[in-house]
Amino acid sequence: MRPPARPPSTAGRTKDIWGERTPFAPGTDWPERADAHLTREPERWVTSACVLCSNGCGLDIGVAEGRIVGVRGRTGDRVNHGRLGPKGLYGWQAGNSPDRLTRPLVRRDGALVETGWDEAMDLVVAGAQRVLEEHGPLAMGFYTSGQLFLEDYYLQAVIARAGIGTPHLDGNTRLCTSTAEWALIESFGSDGNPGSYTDVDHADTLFLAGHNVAETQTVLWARMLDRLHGPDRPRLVVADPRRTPAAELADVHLPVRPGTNVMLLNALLHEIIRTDRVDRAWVEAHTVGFDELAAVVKGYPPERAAGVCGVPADGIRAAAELLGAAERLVSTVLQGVYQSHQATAAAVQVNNLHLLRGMIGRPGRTVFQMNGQPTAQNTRETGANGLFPAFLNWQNDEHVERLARHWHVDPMRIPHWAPPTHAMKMLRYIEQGSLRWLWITGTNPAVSWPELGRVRSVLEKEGLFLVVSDAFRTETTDLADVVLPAALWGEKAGTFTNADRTVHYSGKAVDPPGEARADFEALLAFARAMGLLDDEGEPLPRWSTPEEAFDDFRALTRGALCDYSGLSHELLRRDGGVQWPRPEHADASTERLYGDGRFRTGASECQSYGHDLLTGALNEADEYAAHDPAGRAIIKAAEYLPPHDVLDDEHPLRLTTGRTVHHWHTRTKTARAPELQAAAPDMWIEMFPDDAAARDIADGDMVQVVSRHGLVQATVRLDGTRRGVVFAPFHYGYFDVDDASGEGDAEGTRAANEATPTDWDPVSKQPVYKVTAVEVVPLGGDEERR
Ligand SMILES: Nc1nc2c(c(=O)[nH]1)N[C@H]1C(S)=C(S)[C@@H](COP(=O)(O)OP(=O)(O)OC[C@H]3O[C@@H](n4cnc5c(=O)[nH]c(N)nc54)[C@H](O)[C@@H]3O)O[C@H]1N2
Ligand SMILES: Nc1nc2c(c(=O)[nH]1)N[C@H]1C(S)=C(S)[C@@H](COP(=O)(O)OP(=O)(O)OC[C@H]3O[C@@H](n4cnc5c(=O)[nH]c(N)nc54)[C@H](O)[C@@H]3O)O[C@H]1N2
Ligand code: SF4
Ligand SMILES: [Mo]
Repeated sequence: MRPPARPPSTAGRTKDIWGERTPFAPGTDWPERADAHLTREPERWVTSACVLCSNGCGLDIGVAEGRIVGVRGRTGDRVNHGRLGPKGLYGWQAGNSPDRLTRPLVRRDGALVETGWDEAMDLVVAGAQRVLEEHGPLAMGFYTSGQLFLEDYYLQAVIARAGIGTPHLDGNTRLCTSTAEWALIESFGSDGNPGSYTDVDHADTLFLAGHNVAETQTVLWARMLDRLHGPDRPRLVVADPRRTPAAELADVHLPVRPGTNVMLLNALLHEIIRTDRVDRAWVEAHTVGFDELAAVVKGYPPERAAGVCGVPADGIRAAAELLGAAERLVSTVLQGVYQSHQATAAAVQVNNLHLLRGMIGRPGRTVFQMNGQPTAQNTRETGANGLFPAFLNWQNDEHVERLARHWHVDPMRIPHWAPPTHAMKMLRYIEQGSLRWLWITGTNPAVSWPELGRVRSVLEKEGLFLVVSDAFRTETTDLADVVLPAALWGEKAGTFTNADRTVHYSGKAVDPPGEARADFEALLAFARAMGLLDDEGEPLPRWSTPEEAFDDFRALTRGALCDYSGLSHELLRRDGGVQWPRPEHADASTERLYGDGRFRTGASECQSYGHDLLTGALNEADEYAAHDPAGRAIIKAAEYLPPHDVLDDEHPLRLTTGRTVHHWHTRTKTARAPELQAAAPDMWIEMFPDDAAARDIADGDMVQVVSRHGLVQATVRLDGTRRGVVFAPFHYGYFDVDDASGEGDAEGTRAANEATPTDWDPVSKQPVYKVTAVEVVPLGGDEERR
């Protein structure tokens, strides 16, 4: 790896988001480009990767005088070839912020006051023991993140599933990529993306379904953009209601109405079949379910879809022509599908597109059911996102037994009589009073969960003992009984895996501030203080360092699809990003899954028996075995259903929520990075000019967005979105409300989730954040300002 002689100037990268173009031809290597941002010359460098999205760009952390002073992209890393985007370049500064939590907080007489770890942990443990004694393990829950490390999640899975014996363990990955997980399972039998980012280098056609990649995975878009600027440019098809940067460059942009993805995708499949683009031999040899799909999509001609989706039938035909003619097709799917209506049903139709065309597992031919958070893949793999570790099937007794043996406990100690509890259901159990002790790590649900009025009232509830681990005071820590100060990325060691299965080691560069501690240490201290034991009387877990946790996990994955057995902290420190599967003693990883057309769908090996896509009804073992796909991919069809939150005269517009390039989620990090905060200092909404004019609203006016569930106030931008659709970023909460806008008392009306409903996909249980029925009304007083 060649470090840059002198760090290139990066001051302007909040505007020059993707940096300089380095065009390249299909099948050639993506040129390297060394991006860096340093506030001074480092004394030493520590190997890591960026944790500000699922792209997983390899980087080195620069350290001087015990502080992080900058980052540089690793040119030798397979993911980014040296590049970093704006969040990667500037976001690390949050760790140096003077307002980090440095001591635990406990609630006394209603207020949070500082204390030491001993008292704080004693309270957490005493609370847990009391709840366990009085109400049993089902009164305890854990809600974790997609932003910690693999080792942290695996530890939580051991504690919750084997130690406490509660099914109430889920991650914020439920809000993020549980649809990715389920779309992969429903079609291919197992989680795990088939493709590799190098597929972008080979593609002749790119299809982005509800994925604003240019803003949310800027370095992946830089790779696509370099292809688009290079010889033999790939064709680009974008399905997104908004005019995203990718939509601007698309050959076909389908500005689909939010919530109508299944209709659109069925119409595309209709055309693919009608124009006979199906690879019949491959479909015959490697799939089941083609006939049902053909029968269903017969009812979806482009003319029908055009009316429902609000796009021209000719546009649908043009898109289908490009997708059908492609010889090397790469599709990506993200929140425009996962958080929209019929999430899993729609995501699966993109898999079907690839299955019909036999385009999977070979260079330039793949679907990416994308991830969002940097470590979401690990939340899923380790069993902290509602499924079991190592892609084991909780409905399969042999799998449960294997897990129990590995953990040295009786299978009956591991709850598996019903599906593990999903996040929104945990909220309901708290509301009902059956869940009474909850530990939240690395997530801020008081801003990121839907219907915030309800979320606040439930988390504040008398009778809930709430523990929150975070590095900052947040809207959620403000509701806690105990707040534990967490070490951030760069202050602790661990591993994580991106959306193309690349695993990175992230080293400890500096000490955490004050008494802040790594989540792993806090969780382990809890396990020990609770006296958790396995059935042989040994401490549960038996290990006590992140490296030992990794070794235990990789032993469990031996032979699984996500085979980590050939990886180690040492190898990852040495080699940088390395993909799984990497079986023990293998010299190299398997770059693409399913190249042989064999999928993990056999009844004895599949991760789940799957669901009915419309109702979410779970299949039983014997029904699945009776039609065992036995290694063939499963083509699952779905009829279109209209969104639940219906439009009417009082709520005639669709609110869709999402991201902007400069901020990360609830902004605890990016609001503390001056360049990023300056680039997007306050909340806004986007409207279509005609919709605004009809309501006497002008650009810059203050408006109120009213749904059936709550309301949001913001200034209007007449830009970016389609007719009938309002967009709001969900980044803005309340922690900086006074200094952010000067609007003063925005408490309760600034966060987009004030307006979103409690609703979820029947299969993945992912909340529906992108199809809320709303009206927008001008706020009084603005008339004069105009
Ligand atoms: N800058 C930045 N980058 C991030 C993040 C961040 O907070 N900030 N977060 C990371 C995380 S955790 C995630 S999950 C990803 C999310 O990354 P994306 O999914 O790319 O981001 P979103 O803005 O949530 O939604 C993507 C697009 O979906 C479109 N959309 C809305 N409704 C529909 C619909 O019904 N159909 C279709 N086809 N499209 C629709 C929206 O217009 C939007 O452009 O980003 C990751 N990267
Ligand atoms: N309306 C709407 N709502 C959404 C979405 C949307 O598109 N629209 N997107 C959803 C999606 S995809 C996601 S991923 C979620 C994200 O929602 P959240 O997870 O709630 O958002 P973050 O701001 O990333 O919260 C992470 C928290 O963890 C803290 N943290 C960071 N690192 C560490 C660590 O190492 N240890 C500990 N203990 N804490 C740490 C941060 O300070 C921060 O408070 O939001 C969801 N909510
Ligand atoms: S693309 Fe994602 S992982 Fe890469 S630098 Fe940007 S935020 Fe970090
Ligand atoms: Mo996410």
